[in-house]
Amino acid sequence: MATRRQFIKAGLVGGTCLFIPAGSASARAWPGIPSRVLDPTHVDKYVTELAVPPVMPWAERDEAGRVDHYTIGVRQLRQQILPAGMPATTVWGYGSTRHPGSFSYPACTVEATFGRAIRVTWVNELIDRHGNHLPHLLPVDPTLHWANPQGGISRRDTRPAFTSTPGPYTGPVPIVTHLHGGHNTQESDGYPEAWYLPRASDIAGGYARTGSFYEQFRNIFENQFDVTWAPGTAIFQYANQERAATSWFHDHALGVTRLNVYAGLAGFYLLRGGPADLPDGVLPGPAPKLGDPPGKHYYEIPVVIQDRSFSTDGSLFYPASRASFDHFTGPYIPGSDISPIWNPEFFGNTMVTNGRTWPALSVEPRRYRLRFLNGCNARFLILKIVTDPMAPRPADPVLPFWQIGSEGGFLPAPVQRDQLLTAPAERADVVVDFTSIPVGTDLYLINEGPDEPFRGGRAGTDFRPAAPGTTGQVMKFTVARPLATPDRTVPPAHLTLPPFEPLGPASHTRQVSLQEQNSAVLRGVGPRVVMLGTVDRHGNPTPMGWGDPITENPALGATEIWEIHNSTTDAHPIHIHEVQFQVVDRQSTGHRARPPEPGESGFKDTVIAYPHAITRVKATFDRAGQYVWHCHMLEHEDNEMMRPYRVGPR
Ligand SMILES: [Cu+2]
Repeated sequence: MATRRQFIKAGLVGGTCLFIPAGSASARAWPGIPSRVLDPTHVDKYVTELAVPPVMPWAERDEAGRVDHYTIGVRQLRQQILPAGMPATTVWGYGSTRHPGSFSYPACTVEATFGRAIRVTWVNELIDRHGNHLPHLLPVDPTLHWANPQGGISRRDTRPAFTSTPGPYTGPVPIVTHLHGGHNTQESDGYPEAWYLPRASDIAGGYARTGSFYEQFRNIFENQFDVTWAPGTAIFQYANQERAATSWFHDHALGVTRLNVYAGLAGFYLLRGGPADLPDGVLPGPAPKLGDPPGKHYYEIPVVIQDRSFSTDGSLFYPASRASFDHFTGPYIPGSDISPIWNPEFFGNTMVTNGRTWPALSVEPRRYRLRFLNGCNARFLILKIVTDPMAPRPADPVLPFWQIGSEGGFLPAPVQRDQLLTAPAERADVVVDFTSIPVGTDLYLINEGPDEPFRGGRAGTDFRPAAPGTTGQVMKFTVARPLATPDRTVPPAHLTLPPFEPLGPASHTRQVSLQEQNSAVLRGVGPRVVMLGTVDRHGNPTPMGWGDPITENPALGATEIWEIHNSTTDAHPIHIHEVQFQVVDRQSTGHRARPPEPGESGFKDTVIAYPHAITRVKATFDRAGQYVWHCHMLEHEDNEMMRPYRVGPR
């Protein structure tokens, strides 16, 4: 049985590429991919204006305590993601429970201010109007090591055993929200086993309503802040003492993160102010504020790019069978060790930006600050600005990105880049200067990353770029009107960014590893799981799963170098919670170490670990407690490519 990757290779070698993006028109003959998948070439491009997420309304402000309180629910809603005239899509979105109109995908942006804490009551409202639970919108594979609520208290957060191959789980859905990029205490981090079900009236008695860590974290939080976590909720507090940065919040429940995020659970969290920000007026603005009139023009815009597939009825499409990935039709668990539904990676056939397919943005001939987030499950993006969206790849860029920030805030200095490589969860804060572009000009943001896992290298030389007619396009900029007001922002080449203090020397170097595991019982079927692990004294990787004992245990306050040894054939975006690290270097097998790439000069929380290479990052672990580090390809994260780690004593 050849894996999909072997199909790709065979196709390229044979001169006829067999690879077809899942869900494309010609994929209809594939087992497991129903004919009802919407052909992305039937979706008109650039007919919808880019949505700019409004600001999330707060619930209460405590001026004396310098704490802003939010109550943010998760609800199911219908939203027009495809162009008007096509069907609406049922998604999940966050919103302020006191402002029903605020629920959306992606979420409204949480605007945070340095030194002013935010306390969020996160409410699982995945219930229908009768108070019964809503099943997942997408097929949940119950054979992973996952939250497993129906296992009850004794078997929650395990990989359950089955006597026959199960169908998808249709019970109440666990959620827990992680602030990605935040620097907070363990009970507020959104630990994958701190999930909770909605407070639904039809949950059977044997179900666990919360994950293994929920109660412990609830007790810590309630004692510290003298508040109560009501059933179906968790209260997290964000201190906002970090450097000003582009963070985001998204779901992180064990083994269903790929589905909860794909369903829509993601939003921006922008921290401003403090010593690591710039004064107003230096960079392009304004960004959205509470109470803005409709139609206001923004010169600072967060942009989340995600690949999705749709069914012809407008619903989100996500594979319901392993066969969608590699034609493997069974036997599945328990007849083998291959999960029946989980796909090792998923690539959508349609590009969605800020919740709309292929939108357009009317701009003035001035500078814009765009905060890019790769919000895809598995897709690496290589972004360029070009004049012809169908230009042969690799296309010639016509306008550079001036990158000023990454995950941990501003870089030491701006970097001019012709293209932006971003892995899932990476952020790139950039200035794009349309000043010299004549009114009436159309420019296009294209994607030259591959329609398959990224392995490094160059588009057109080392891999086939995304299909130019579909996933190879992202959005359009039209210089549509003259300047409304003069642009007094500082040209990016002349920008002085806030002071940057690098981390001190490391006291410890730790070796960790990434590996893929094929079936142990079926020849040539794989991957079965993707794993992290350690490295033994002979340099061999030792795979470790989510359930194995903690092996990464930095002392409180220690600065460590983590050497990430990737023995797989793919690049993986590795995210370490709770810290912002610096990239030290990378070293391919048999080569000298090479310095960080452009755009990696600042603090980051997610780094690309290239295949057959060691990626070194340095971090200071200054918050005690239990957190996680993991691959941010969400299909990997959900099936063992995540490990708990602990700072300080156990
Ligand atoms: Cu991975």
